[in-house]
Amino acid sequence: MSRQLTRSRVLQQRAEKLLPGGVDSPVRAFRAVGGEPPFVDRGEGAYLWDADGNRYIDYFGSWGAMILGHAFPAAVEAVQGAAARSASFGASTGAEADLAELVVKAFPSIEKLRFVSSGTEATMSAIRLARAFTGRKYVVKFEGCYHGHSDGLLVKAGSGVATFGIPGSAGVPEEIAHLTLALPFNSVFAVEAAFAEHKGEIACVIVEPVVGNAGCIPPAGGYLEALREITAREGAVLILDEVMTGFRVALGGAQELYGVTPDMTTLGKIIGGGLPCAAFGGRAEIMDMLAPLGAVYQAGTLSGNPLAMAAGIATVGYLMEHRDEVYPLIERLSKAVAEGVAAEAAKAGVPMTTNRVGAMWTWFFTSGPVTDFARAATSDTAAFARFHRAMLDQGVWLPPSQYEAVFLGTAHTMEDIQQTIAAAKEAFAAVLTA
Ligand code: KE4
Repeated sequence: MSRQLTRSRVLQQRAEKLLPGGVDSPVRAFRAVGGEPPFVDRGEGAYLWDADGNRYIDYFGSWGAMILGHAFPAAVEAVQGAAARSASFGASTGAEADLAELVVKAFPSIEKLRFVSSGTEATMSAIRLARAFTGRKYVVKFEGCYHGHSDGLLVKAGSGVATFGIPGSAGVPEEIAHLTLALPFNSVFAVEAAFAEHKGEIACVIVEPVVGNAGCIPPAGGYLEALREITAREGAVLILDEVMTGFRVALGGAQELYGVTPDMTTLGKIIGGGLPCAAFGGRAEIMDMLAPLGAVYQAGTLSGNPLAMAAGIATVGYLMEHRDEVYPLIERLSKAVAEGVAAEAAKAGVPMTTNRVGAMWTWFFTSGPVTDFARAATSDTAAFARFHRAMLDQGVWLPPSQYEAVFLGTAHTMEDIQQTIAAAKEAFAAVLTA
């Protein structure tokens, strides 16, 4: 049953005249899954309503940010209150330290941090600091990991870059890409080889501790510990990019879950409760190299924005206060839906591998295991596209790419899970009749 999408089409046609592809971020264009994206009118709890009044169970949640569901009352109230006192000052406010205190409580490895407006800014700034701190130039990242769109990090990146099957991005000079070493995830050997080849030249290793941007790929046992041991031995900075995993896989992110202490951490998404907010932080001796204290320049007009701070304090504060209920709840819900859909795939004879860590997972349309991007890339993306469309037509909105993680939050219910599994049963029939 195709849902009525006339208003969304009118909105898209208008948007396409002014915004390239009609979007402000490529993955929203549905190019990887085909069909036309619904335009959202509003969200509440676990649900989105499009411009034509169709309701969807939301399984991307602003790409992970909306862990408490849409229009979480305490966050709405906090933002409304802050807005009434003006949206931005470009001067310091007490709210910045209020949120910072919550962050360092959840992430003991972070001695000092700075707020920025996007994950891209956070990772770009963390790398600049690592290069200044070590006096070295090379950066190690991993194939399929996405750390935002700064030039040096668009090398074999995940998320939209992987979705569109582009090696990187036009406009990134070879001289810059050359300084980024992209290695296969979950291979300790590859990391050892890179450090042997570039002895004393590698400033940092940046990694999604649980990859979300190639689809969800958990670290192999001992892998993160090996990255920690190698970077410590070689004098390189270990940056855990927890923009997606922070406050999601545990209150203290993957570093809490796996017990690995990085030199620096980047955060985003949940930290701002859906408003433009991200942060980078870590050892004080590194962070104190930032202007105005040190020689590393980094700045931002809207950094620490009062509305974003208000939403972040409400969100992170709630997660902290209710952590004993929140994380078991989203674990239970995620396990039920991830395994329920996988069971329907098995019954339908559709090859599928499910990778999950807490409330982030991916149904890969390929036989497993999926332990790195090369294995993820064996997925039948055409089958995924048919699955995505069939689920959307039944009111279940999954991330529009095989190379993205699925998310849920505290507003989802077991009833939503049952509806999702029932929709999947129908969708697999569509997948098979290609
Ligand atoms: P932003 O600049 O998009 O706020 O954050 C970049 C970023 C950094 N690190 C990680 C681990 C991330 O997942 C992201 C952004 N995630 C994608 C979704 N996979 C953003 C969605 C989009 O590009 O529209």
